Amino acid sequence: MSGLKEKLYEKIYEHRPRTTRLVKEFGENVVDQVKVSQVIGGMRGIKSLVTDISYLDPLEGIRYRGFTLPEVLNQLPKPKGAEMPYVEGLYYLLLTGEIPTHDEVINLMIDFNNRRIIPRYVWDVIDSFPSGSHPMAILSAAVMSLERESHFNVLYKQGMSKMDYWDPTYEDATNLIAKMPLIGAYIYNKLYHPEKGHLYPDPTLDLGANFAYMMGKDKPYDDVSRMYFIIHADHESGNVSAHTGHLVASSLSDIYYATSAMINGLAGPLHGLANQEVLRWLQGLMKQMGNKFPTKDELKDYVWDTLNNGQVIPGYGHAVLRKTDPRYTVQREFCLKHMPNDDLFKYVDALYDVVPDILKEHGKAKNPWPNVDAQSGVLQWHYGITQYDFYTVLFAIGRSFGVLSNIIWDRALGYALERPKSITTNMIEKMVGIKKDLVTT
Ligand code: HAX
Repeated sequence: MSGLKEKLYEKIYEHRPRTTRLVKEFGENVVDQVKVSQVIGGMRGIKSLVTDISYLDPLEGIRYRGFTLPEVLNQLPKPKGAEMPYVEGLYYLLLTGEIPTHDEVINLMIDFNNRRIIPRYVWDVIDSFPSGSHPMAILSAAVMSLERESHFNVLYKQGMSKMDYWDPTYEDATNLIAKMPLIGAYIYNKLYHPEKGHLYPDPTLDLGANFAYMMGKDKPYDDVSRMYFIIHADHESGNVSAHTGHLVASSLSDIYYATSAMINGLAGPLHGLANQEVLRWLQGLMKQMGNKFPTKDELKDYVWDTLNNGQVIPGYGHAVLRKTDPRYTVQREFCLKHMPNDDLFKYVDALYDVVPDILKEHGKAKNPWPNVDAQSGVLQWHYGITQYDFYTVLFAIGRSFGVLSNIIWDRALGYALERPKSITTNMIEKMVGIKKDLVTT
């Protein structure tokens, strides 16, 4: 058993009695009440999911296992000379709640590198996509094609005990996470740089550095990759991608089905695709301005024009957060250090000065502050990834760390098949007193 798996095993056996006790002794205690506005409004704020992997405070932002993002970035071990930590170390933290030692991360890196071998048919699936396909659709299909590799399915058919579900889920999850960056880089090169042909990973490199290598990018893109994957990894369980992964896995579908579904949920413009929308929107602004940097009034006009057209300002607002997203701030600090004079970065910064006040005046968005997506595309653009359709693939690679860690723990703690109850509009009207007659449908 690998060091991480052994540690995880201990943690699972420590944790299980807590969950069992809560259900047995306190199962009838009330956690939350549900309002009509929440039932109709996308279940906002209803406390109905459990995860110990991350928690999103509306005013503070995300914590992974109790650590803020700056703490995660400072405390996880780093490759020699790197500014950002090993992504492999984040997986250890998410799964166990502990910051790994340098040796523990190196062992995990070796384990990941041994799991990188990708069957030929995956490349064939990717190659068979017609030009013009969205990279997220290709990624989803490539992950789906790997489903035949699932250890969970084989053992399930043999009659595995429920107590052991987490074990092959861990194996499947770690296998997939190790492969995802290679699949992502292959999709990028196939779509945008077919002249490069098929690149092979460098076995001496950690996940972030190898991704940079396969994307054909020099330093500090290795650090950009590490930072990007780490800050996108998890945002508690209710967001569309995390929730979709959890929901699909709750029927005991294996992690390939669950991850492909997670990717599909992430591909919506209100969620992960917002990072490409930001770039598209910024490019529109730059085109309108020609070679001239906009004045504050011109920026305001552009923002108002977008709103008056009935569109949202991409990269602003959030379903839970009520302040500037710390994931935005982490990336902004990186930009300030490495690319303070980048044109797009200047636009993003200038917009930060005008958008929140406009959204407040507009009066709809509950959170007028920027989210992660306002900043992330700009970084990629600066380092030459100008094909913004690709940005959500990077988000998906990062998000798989959190979603899959959650699914492993879901299985370890025996979380139930998800099955909330739905009601009809008539029933709600009866409940609130609009309709008096007996309503059954
Ligand atoms: N621009 C304009 N209007 C906005 C807005 C924005 N950035 N954010 C919210 N609103 C509007 C909503 O569309 C909604 O309008 P209606 O009442 O007409 O439907 C109203 O304000 C209330 O919305 P809310 O309660 O503040 O926000 P929601 O929880 O409904 O939605 C969203 C959260 C992130 C989807 C929303 O803020 C949005 O559309 N933002 C722009 C897209 C974006 O940046 N998405 C990425 C979010 C981060 C993420 O998940 N990344 O993956």
